[in-house]
Amino acid sequence: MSSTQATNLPSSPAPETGHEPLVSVVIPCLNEAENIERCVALARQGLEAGGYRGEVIVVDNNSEDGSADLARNAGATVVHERRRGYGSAYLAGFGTARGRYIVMADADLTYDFKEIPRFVRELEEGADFVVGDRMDNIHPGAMPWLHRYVGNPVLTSVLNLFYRTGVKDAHCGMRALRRDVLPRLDLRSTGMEFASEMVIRAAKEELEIRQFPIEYHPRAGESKLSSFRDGWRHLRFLLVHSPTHLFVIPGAVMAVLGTLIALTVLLQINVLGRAWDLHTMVAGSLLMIVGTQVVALGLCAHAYGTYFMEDRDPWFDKMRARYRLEHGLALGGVLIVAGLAIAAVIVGIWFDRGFGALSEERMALLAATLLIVGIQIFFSSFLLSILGLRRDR
Ligand SMILES: Nc1nc2c(ncn2[C@@H]2O[C@H](COP(=O)(O)OP(=O)(O)OP(=O)(O)O)[C@@H](O)[C@H]2O)c(=O)[nH]1
Ligand SMILES: [Mg+2]
Repeated sequence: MSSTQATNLPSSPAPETGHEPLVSVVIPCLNEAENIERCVALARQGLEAGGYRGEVIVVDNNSEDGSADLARNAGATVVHERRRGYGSAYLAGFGTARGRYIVMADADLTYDFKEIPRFVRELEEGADFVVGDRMDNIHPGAMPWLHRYVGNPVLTSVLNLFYRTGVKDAHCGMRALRRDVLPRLDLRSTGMEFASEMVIRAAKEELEIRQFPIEYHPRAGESKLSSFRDGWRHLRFLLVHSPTHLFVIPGAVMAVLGTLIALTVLLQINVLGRAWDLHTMVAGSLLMIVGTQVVALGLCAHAYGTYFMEDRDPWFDKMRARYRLEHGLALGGVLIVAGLAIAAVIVGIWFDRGFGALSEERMALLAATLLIVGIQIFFSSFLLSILGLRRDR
């Protein structure tokens, strides 16, 4: 079979010729000489077992152990991708694939290629995206303790908390999808976080996602996964694509907590058997100011996502339908006026005392906090409005 050169991302789908295979098996490969020939042979057997016209594409990133030649000799189409990374490899492979359906699997013999017909059947029966679920069928030695009980469950739980995908094993490397959903998925990640991106984008596009249990075998050859670096890349991806969880919720919690603390001090409410004073008020003010700032950053991040990255967020869409620039300006203005009014009262007290000693620290802190928060809201509202100036939706 042939060998092609992929140069840059993202890859556009291969043109139709009328003789397309039904199924493209795409395998990313980095120094897998120990396994790659067998993987290609097993993938071809999997295609034959299902009776599919198919192709096997191996995407190589300049492996130094001859993997590319071994794959080609075993009957695969070898794609060379310059940019390193699991995601880069898949993007290049997807750009070359011609099948109506794409099946993805690692080049390390951890997945059963004989499952190919099962994945394809789900697609033929209406699924857009199919993900294996390894978690109940992990063979001894196949997954380190840290990944089995910490990395995978924690990252999958965070992913589902933020994005509600319902996918049980979000990092499973054996998957399948219809090739025609790729433009909607608009995938861009270059590293291992590509696995999370696919699941999140599929859920956001409301694709029909199906999953079923598969076996996970011990790997032959050296793992390319770096637990902490790749775990962090997944987590970073989850955070930066959800301004609600990264900014809005933590910011709102801080602002509300700060307000409650300030009220406790100002109203001299007895908590835990004692009243709280100035130091507590400083903490309350700090949380109110920082919380407001973080919420404002979150709203700007949402606006950027919506207007410049074609992101859709139902909560943000509802907010922007309900509130306009003038609402933000009015809220900021009210807080500024309230802050100024309290400051005026303090000056009045000072005046009454003949400009003598003053001890209105709590009130002064409240006035300063209201002014800072009001000014933040006032100008952040303008920034949000600027971000939306070129909007077309
Ligand atoms: N082309 C290419 N393939 C890669 C790259 N990094 C990893 N791969 C391949 O992607 C697949 C997944 O990598 P693995 O090392 O198996 O990572 P993993 O499956 O998360 O971890 P294990 O459980 O240890 O297998 C393998 O087939 C690798 O050869 C890369 O930079 N370029
Ligand atoms: Mg693997």
